[in-house]
Amino acid sequence: MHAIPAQTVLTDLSRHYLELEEKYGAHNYHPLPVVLNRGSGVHVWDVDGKRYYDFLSGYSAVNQGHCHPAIVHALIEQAQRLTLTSRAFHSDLLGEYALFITSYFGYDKVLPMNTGVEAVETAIKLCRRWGYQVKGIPENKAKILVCADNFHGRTSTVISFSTDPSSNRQFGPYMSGFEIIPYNDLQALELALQDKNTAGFLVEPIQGEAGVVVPDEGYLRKAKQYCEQADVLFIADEIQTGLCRTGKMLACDHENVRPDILILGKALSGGVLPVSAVLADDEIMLTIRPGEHGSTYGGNPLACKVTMTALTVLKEEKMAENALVLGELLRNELDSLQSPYVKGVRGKGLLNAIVIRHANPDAAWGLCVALKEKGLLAKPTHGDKIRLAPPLVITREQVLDSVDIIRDSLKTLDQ
Ligand code: IF1
Repeated sequence: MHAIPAQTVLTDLSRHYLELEEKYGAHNYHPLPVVLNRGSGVHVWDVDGKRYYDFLSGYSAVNQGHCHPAIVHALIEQAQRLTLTSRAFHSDLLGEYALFITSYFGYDKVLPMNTGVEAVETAIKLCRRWGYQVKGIPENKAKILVCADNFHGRTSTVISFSTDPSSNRQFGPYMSGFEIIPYNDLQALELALQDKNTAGFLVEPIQGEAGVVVPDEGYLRKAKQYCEQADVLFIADEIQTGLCRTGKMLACDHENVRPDILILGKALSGGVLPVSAVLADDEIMLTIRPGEHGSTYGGNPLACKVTMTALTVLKEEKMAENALVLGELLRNELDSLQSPYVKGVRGKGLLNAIVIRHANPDAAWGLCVALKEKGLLAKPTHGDKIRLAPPLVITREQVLDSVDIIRDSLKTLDQ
């Protein structure tokens, strides 16, 4: 674990909050030593009133910017009307929402859930059910292909096919029915698809947690073709890459790939409450019948109202276009720093990462502490990579200002 580097200046007030968390909260995270209490657009403020650029965006849940006024207004208005009916009864919003989101993404139906991993679990159940009822795979023999270095959430099933020991060590026994193949490897996929019991291929269009690993141009398109030829469902986990983050509405759009099952989450609500969704056509979606899947909060009126607004502002404010242009600017400016400590810059749209080159294995963490001191919040992923993913409402001036902060912070690695 990283100690809090000496250069961190913690006020008594911040220390007070950290100590409360340390004493009474589970230790399942290791956050940067900063205590936030306000957010607006690309900025967040700490309890001492210091302002930061947020370059993590709640792990891409606040693509629309913190506390987007229209989304918050929708939240407040609906919260004073009706928040939850459960699916035991109908509401006036679920049908309207289902029409809205299926038209928005071009699918027959939506199955509404709450967290991203619940949507991933739902997609797995739909894929298996389709495998048995439509493809004719013998019961309990369905296989789903996944990629090494994947991240799809933290339930016991989903960590069963993780290759990251910090995700699955000592959480066994594991769920069977998954085969791990290398990411960005069409030959491995083609070989694995020969197994007639294969029901689906679950893949991130860009691997976020692995450190923003962008596959070769054409990988997604070819993978979808191979799946079609093998009568296997192409399941895209767009929980982190979707909703304009990579410069298109969906990362799959860069290659005109239409997933058989589309999984969304995070920014679906603009970061105001957990909302996720699974979209698919009737042949897949109707294999689950009444009483066979669900959740207490799935499709609640509050989530429906908020999500329709969150999706509307993505288009109205042209956030995909902004992400495409300013992501290019950010990568070009980072490249031009020519810093000896930056081994690589990669990403698409405003989902980017820098790879740190330094003898000290804690250099990326130390850099994030230096960035924090200078007013920019980012977090390392897998040791030497730092994700740089600001809200999609960032302006050109703010990108250039952020690059200045990154340049100045990189110099602290000289010490
Ligand atoms: C943590 C990572 C990011 C996701 C993809 C499903 C989920 C996620 C592609 C599950 C969630 C979050 C989870 C959070 C940190 C963050 C994360 F570092 F864990 F991997 F973003 F890269 N598919 N990612 O990225 O969605 O159930 O969390 O709503 O668990 O530490 P969720």
